[in-house]
Amino acid sequence: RLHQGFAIFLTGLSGSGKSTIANALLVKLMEMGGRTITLLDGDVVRKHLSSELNFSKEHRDINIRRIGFVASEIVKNGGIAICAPIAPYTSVRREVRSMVSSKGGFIEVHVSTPLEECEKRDRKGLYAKARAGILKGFTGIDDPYEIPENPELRLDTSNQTPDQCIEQILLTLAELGYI
Ligand code: GGZ
Repeated sequence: RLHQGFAIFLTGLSGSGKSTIANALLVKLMEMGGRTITLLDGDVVRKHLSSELNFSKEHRDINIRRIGFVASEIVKNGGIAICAPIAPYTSVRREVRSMVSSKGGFIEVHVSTPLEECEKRDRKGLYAKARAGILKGFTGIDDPYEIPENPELRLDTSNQTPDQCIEQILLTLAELGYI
């Protein structure tokens, strides 16, 4: 049985919960069976696909285009791609949407956890470094994050669990006929 491929594109601040949601979603979709699922997490892509890139706007845009291209190839071949970069710029998010949508399904999920909460978590200590001026150009501190205007879904992990987030993603995918 052949399925239409689709991509789930999670965008949000560092520490917003993108990776947690992406990993839990991966497990859930794998349990459902029968499909090939590929996770393109921000820091993994940075390590293996974009290691020469920095965090300037130009390089972030290149990074997101690469993720978009890989996702579009996966979707073209009927697979599921879960992408979880910060992706702070609207224009390149729009490029990715059109690149992937021409091959299959696409949903943009804004992980909208407030900066205050992300900074409170500060799991990697990066916000502290950014506030201290040791880390320059950090998203949300001294670098922009353009809020998505029309995402298919907004999820704030400060007031719901990963399981609740995943339920909403699955519902959206089902409503669109992707699963
Ligand atoms: C934002 C940065 C920066 C700067 C290093 N700004 O929480 P993390 O650590 O694991 O996730 C962040 C990751 C962001 O990489 P992305 O490829 O997702 O970003 S983008 O979509 O903008 O290309 C963070 C770490 O890299 N990190 N420096 N200056 N995040």
